[in-house]
Amino acid sequence: MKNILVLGAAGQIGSELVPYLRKIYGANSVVAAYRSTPLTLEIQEGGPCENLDAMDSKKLFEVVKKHKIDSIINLVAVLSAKGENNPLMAWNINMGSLINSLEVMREVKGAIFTPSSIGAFGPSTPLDNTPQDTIMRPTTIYGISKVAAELWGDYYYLKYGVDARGVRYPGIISNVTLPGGGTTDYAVEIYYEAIKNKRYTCYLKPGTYLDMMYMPDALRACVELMEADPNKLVHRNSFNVTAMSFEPEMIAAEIRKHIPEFEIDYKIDPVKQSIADSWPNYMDQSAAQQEWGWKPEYDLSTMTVDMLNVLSKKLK
Ligand code: AKB
Repeated sequence: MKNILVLGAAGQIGSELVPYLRKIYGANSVVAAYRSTPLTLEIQEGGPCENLDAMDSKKLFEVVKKHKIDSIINLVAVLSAKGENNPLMAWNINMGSLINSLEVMREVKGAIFTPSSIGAFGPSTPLDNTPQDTIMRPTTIYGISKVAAELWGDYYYLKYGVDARGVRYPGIISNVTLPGGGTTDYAVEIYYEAIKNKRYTCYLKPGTYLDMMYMPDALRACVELMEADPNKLVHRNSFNVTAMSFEPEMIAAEIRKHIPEFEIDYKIDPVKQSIADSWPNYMDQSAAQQEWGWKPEYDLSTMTVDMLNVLSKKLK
């Protein structure tokens, strides 16, 4: 990647990916595109920014030409829980931004990273040690759009040579921008509430195992995959990647090591619970390990230390 356009730069991943990419590729080589949510000050002041609706293909083409973009990171997405409130809107946004990005990269013969998700799996997928290649019949509109996006990525690669790559991210835990509308968001909220109120009411029930990853690993996975030797890639869209798998009691116990009075209780959200129940307990990520050397650095314990440390300063 040389000149990169990040779509959805104000979101949970974008707000940290843009500064990370600017450190690696140079401040002027990474354009942050946002629609309505404002960018962080760090991003605004750190390099080029464009107010751009990814659904507007004409403007997207103009921005790509203006900045001589060769790679798009398309982070625009309506997440799993929110998508269920308005499935058609979620489908149109998730697919519209993708197709526009693929089309413009076809034109300039560029590359595109589109995150897929554990949400691409469904209740008939093996939940334990979920294979890279397996049954994918998700029951959310988010999941359906992610499976479709994986297939579109492969299609544009095979038909037009667009260098489309992606990973299936698990729940991502971070401390700069809150996620919004996801099923795994509890694993972020719990740290904020632990610092603020020393208690958290969880919307998923005890025993709900899900794959998770700390943001620094998620950022590294994106860059390492995009820089991987294409000759070694058997899969492209998309690789299972994970760093840890836990259920709510386990994250609470880990927080209690640092905040002994921390308490968790439960008020189950039936929609989010049924989504979580349809997703893997833990994925097999051997394809990512073998094809591009993927290896996570953070586990539940090291992530918890860092999250509590950062948030106790931020929320002071
Ligand atoms: C969600 O919960 O919808 C997302 C995801 C796992 O893709 N965080």
